[in-house]
Amino acid sequence: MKIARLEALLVDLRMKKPFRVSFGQLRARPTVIVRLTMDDGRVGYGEAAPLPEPSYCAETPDTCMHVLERYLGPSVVGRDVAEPRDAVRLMSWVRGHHFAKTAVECALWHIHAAARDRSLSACFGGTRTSIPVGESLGIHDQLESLLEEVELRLSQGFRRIKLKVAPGWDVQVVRAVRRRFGEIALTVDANSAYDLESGEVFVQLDDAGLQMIEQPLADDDLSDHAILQAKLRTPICLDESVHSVADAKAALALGSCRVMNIKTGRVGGPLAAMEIHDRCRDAGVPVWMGGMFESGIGRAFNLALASLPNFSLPADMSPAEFYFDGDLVDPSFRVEADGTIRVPQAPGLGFPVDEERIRRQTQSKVDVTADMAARIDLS
Ligand code: OSB
Ligand code: MG
Repeated sequence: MKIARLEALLVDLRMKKPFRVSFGQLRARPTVIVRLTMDDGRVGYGEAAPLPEPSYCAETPDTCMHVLERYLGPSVVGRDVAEPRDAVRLMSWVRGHHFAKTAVECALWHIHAAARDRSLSACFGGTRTSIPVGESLGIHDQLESLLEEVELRLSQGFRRIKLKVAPGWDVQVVRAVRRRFGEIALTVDANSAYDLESGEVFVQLDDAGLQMIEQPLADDDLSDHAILQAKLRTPICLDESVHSVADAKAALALGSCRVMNIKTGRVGGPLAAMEIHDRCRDAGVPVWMGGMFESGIGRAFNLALASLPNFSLPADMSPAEFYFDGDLVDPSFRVEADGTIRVPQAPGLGFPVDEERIRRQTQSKVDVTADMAARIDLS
C-alpha cells in the first residue's frame, strides 16, 4: 500500500481561558492535524501538538508545518508502507522533530487499525478497558480560586491532582491544598523551574507526601536529576528530559527518576512510547501518559497507549471541552464518575473525526502529493 497524499492542517482549537505554567501562559492553541490518504483511498488522521512557542520543547506548530511539507511528507508520500514501522524508518534520516513525525506515524496506525478491524488499543497490546485520569492545574493568581478548582475536580472523580509550581507558588500552595483536602493523591510539576541550589524547596516538598515531583530541573540535565533523586524520598518524574528511547535508557541507568511521564509526541511516536514503556517496566519504573492539550485526535492515541499494563498511574487526559470550545472528534470521550475514561474497543481511531469542524478552524494547509514528492530532491 502506497501513501498517495499528506495534508498538514494548522487548526485553531480556540482556548476558553489561558493556562499558566512556570515558563509562561498558554493563550491560544494552534495544533497540526495530519491527514494521510493511501493509494486505495483509505484515510488516517494524526496530530502534532507542541505548544505554540518553543518554551516546553524546541518544536512549534510552525516548525511542524515546515518539516512536514519540506522533509517528512516527501520522505513518505509515493512510498510503499506495509505498516507504521516502515514510515518511521523512512523518516529516520530527519533528526529530531518528534512531534511532527508522531503525527505521520499516528495517521498510519489509524489506517492500520481500521484495515485490520482492530482498535488502536488492541494494535498497541493494551490490556485495560478503562484508564484512571488526574487533572493538571495551572498557576492561579489567587490561592482561593485554585482551591475551588481542586474541589471541583475531586468532586468530578479525578484520581489525582497535579499542581503546576514555580518559585513563589510552591510549598505554601501544596500545604494549603493538604490542609483543605487531606491525603489526596497529589503531585507537582515544575516544568524545569528550579536548579540544585533550590535545596530548601525540595526538603519541604519532600515532606508533603507527594506521589511525585515532575521535572524539577533543566530538561537537558539527567545528571543533576540523578543527584537530586538520590537525596529525596519522593520519586522524581521526568517529562521534558525524555525526548527518545535513548534518553529513557540514560535516565534509567543514571537513576534520574523513579517515575516516567510518556508523551507520545515528545518521545517520537507510539513505537517509541511502547519501547520506553517496556524498558521502564523491566526497570521497575511505573509510567503514566502525559498530555499536550491535544484535540481528541491526539488524545485517541494517548488513550490507547495508556491501556498498556505499566501505565499504572493516572493520565493527564481531560476532555477537550475543559480547555477548548469544541473538539475535533464528535462525540469525544468523557470522564466517568469514578475518574476513568473508557478505552474505545471499536476498530480504527475509536472516535468519529469532525471533518467539518476541522475545515472551519483551519488557518493554513500544506499538501504533498506523489508527483510533488517525486520532484523534491531529498539527497
Ligand atoms: O508539563 O505536563 C506538562 C501541558 C502542556 C505542556 C506541558 C504540560 C502540560 C500539562 C497538561 O501539564 C496536560 C494535558 O492535560 O494535556
Ligand atoms: Mg510536565
